[in-house]
Amino acid sequence: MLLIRRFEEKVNEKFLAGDIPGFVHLYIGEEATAVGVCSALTRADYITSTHRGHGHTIAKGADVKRCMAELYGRKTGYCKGKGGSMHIADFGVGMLGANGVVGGGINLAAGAALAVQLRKAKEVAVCFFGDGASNRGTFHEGLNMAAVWKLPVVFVCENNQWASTTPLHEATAVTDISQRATSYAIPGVMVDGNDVFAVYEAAQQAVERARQGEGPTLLECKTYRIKGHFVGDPEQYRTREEVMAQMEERDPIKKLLERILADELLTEEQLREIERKVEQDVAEAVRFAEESPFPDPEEAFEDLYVEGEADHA
Ligand SMILES: Cc1ncc(C[n+]2csc(CCOP(=O)(O)OP(=O)(O)O)c2C)c(N)n1
Repeated sequence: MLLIRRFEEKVNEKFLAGDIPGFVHLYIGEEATAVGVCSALTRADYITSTHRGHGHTIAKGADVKRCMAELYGRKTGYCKGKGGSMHIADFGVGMLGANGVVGGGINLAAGAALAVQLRKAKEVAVCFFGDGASNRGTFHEGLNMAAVWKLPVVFVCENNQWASTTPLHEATAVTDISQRATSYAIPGVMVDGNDVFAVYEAAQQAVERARQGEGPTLLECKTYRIKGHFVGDPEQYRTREEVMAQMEERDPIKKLLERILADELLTEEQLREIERKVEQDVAEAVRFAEESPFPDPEEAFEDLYVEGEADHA
């Protein structure tokens, strides 16, 4: 969680300094959801992500150096610098891609789960998406089909209360997205998305259900987006007080630290060591990205098609 937080704080700084091109959406404040869910997965399981995808990618085990290089548009990045923040992917750890199309990952995850089912394999696919995405047709089509076919997929709605500038209540008929599971006869589970332990436990149950062939679950994680919708967002749609209150009362990292110290899970020295290691990893990632070359312009035409014979059997 701390690695995601520090990685993104650095990305914020470097984007504002003009070092990172494109468009960046930060995940700060929502780290417990990605980490809780991905901790319940194996490396071979699949995830699909959103336009706010750095946290999911890092939580699934991707290398922060290659993540940073991708954001910087460098050749050493996961997509050879051609994807950037909203298209980062690492097939090596089952991360099938961030997605600039809101709700676009829902059916990609259902597709990955269908492939698993056809191969009679045991992997599970997890789709992360926002409360705004749950109002798109893809959500309803994807959940219905996954439920009918009992696909091994977990739909994780990160309800951060805002869809760009629109508050949940203005565009969504229900307050709890998990209620929508009833329409597809699948379990709908709601957890505090800022409590990494609660997310992990709920995710583990949903993943196990999917792995046993019992079909999908809709897991709603209630959380909050601390930063603007994108870096540079003037945030005229909400007050500073609202954000500060959330940070003070519900910051997932603060909550985790309190629990660690209260239950004596780690010592203060061990925590300081983690902080040092994280700072070092992020600094190395920036150095790696800044020292990496940009792709040549001709490379824009590479990797557009899958090479090889089509199998029509
Ligand atoms: C199909 C589609 N419609 C609209 C947009 C523009 N858009 C980008 S992010 C966003 C809001 C998404 O809200 P939510 O799904 O709750 O995710 P969050 O940003 O809160 O993480 C919108 C409408 C888009 N990228 N894709």
